[in-house]
Parts: sequence; structure tokens; C-alpha cells
Amino acid sequence: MQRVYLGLGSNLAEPLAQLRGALKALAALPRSQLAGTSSFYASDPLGPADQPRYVNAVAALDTALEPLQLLDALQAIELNQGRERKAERWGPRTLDLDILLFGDLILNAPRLHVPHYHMHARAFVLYPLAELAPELRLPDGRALQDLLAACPFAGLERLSDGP
Ligand code: ATP
Ligand code: 87Y
Ligand code: MG
Ligand code: MG
Repeated sequence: MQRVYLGLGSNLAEPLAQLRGALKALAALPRSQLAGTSSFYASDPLGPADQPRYVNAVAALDTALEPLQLLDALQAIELNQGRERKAERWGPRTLDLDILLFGDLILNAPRLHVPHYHMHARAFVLYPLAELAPELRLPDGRALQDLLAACPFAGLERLSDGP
């Protein structure tokens, strides 16, 4: 079993319901157990700005799936919840499921990079992750608390509506 942290995001078709649907699907994954869920957070889009605000969360999953098996399962959940891939990168989406960390694995395969290449700079990832694992270190030794100190909370809104 490996402890995996997943980033969840949605900005289309009732984001709160999308995240709750995704958590239900994660809880039903084979050879896996959902081990925790952060609060939900709203924020303006990072990157391309002409799209609705996002709701984000982080989930902890204990899994015996291989990394690429997990990626396949996550992409199936995205598709099942209406994710459409358009030509434009970083467009609006019903559901985004990103593998942030897969135990201490460092992997740079064509379809999968872990740790997620940009997690260290995304407040909507780091703050929910810190709810689940405040003492976490990345595989390269960087402490989550140091990443948080360099990444302002400003712009992130912790929602009272949660999982
Ligand atoms: P970003 O990765 O910057 O958050 P995104 O989530 O919008 O952007 P997607 O369109 O969801 O990107 O995914 C594009 C591709 O990224 C996927 O088809 C997948 O193969 C690849 N990928 C690489 N590393 C990861 C990862 N750690 N988690 C999920 N997908 C990944
Ligand atoms: N929340 C997101 O989940 C989110 N996700 C993204 C991609 O997965 C993008 C682009 C669309 N922005 C997001 N914003 C929020 N609030 C991420 C990005 C960040 C920095 C530079 C370019 C792209
Ligand atoms: Mg993403
Ligand atoms: Mg993604």
C-alpha cells in the first residue's frame, strides 16, 4: 500500500457536487481506501483567467494500484463526470484529478510526472494538503511548511460547505 495525495478541482456544472461525486468514486476504487479529505476551497483561476472560479480539495488515498493504473482510474472518473479535453490547455473543466504525491516515488514517465510538477507553487493544493499532512516532506526533502511560507494564502477562500 502507498499513501497517495490527490488534487481535486472543478469549475463547471456545480463544482461542489462534482467534488463530492469524485470522492465517492475514489472511495469505490479497487485495492484502495480513501483515508482523508480536506475542506473545500474556492479561488480564482490561476493561469488562463477567462473562466469561472474553482473549487479545490485534496484527498488522501491508500492504494495498492500501480501509478499508471491509478492514473487510468482517475481519468476514467474525470470522463465519467463529463470532463472534455479541448485544444486549449488549462481550460474550464467539470473535474480535474491530479496525482500530487505517490508515496516517496519520483517518476517522470510520458503520461505521469510525480510529484506533480507545479504543486509546490499552488496555494489551492498546498493549504488543503496541509490540513491532511502538516508534517509532510516532498520526496526531495522539501518541507510542506516551507512551501506554504513561500505561497500566500491570499485569494483562497475556505468554504463552510465541505465533503
Ligand atoms: P496541470 O497538470 O498543470 O494541473 P491539468 O490538470 O489541466 O494541468 P490535464 O489536462 O488534467 O492537465 O492533464 C494532462 C495530462 O497530464 C494527462 O493526460 C496526464 O497524462 C498528464 N499527467 C502528468 N502527470 C500527471 C499527474 N501527476 N497527475 C495527473 N495527470 C498527469
Ligand atoms: N484551481 C485549479 O484547480 C486550477 N487548475 C488548473 C490546471 O489544473 C489551472 C491552471 C486551470 N488553474 C487552476 N486554478 C485554480 N484556482 C494552472 C496554472 C497555474 C499557473 C500557471 C499556469 C497554469
Ligand atoms: Mg490540474
Ligand atoms: Mg489534471
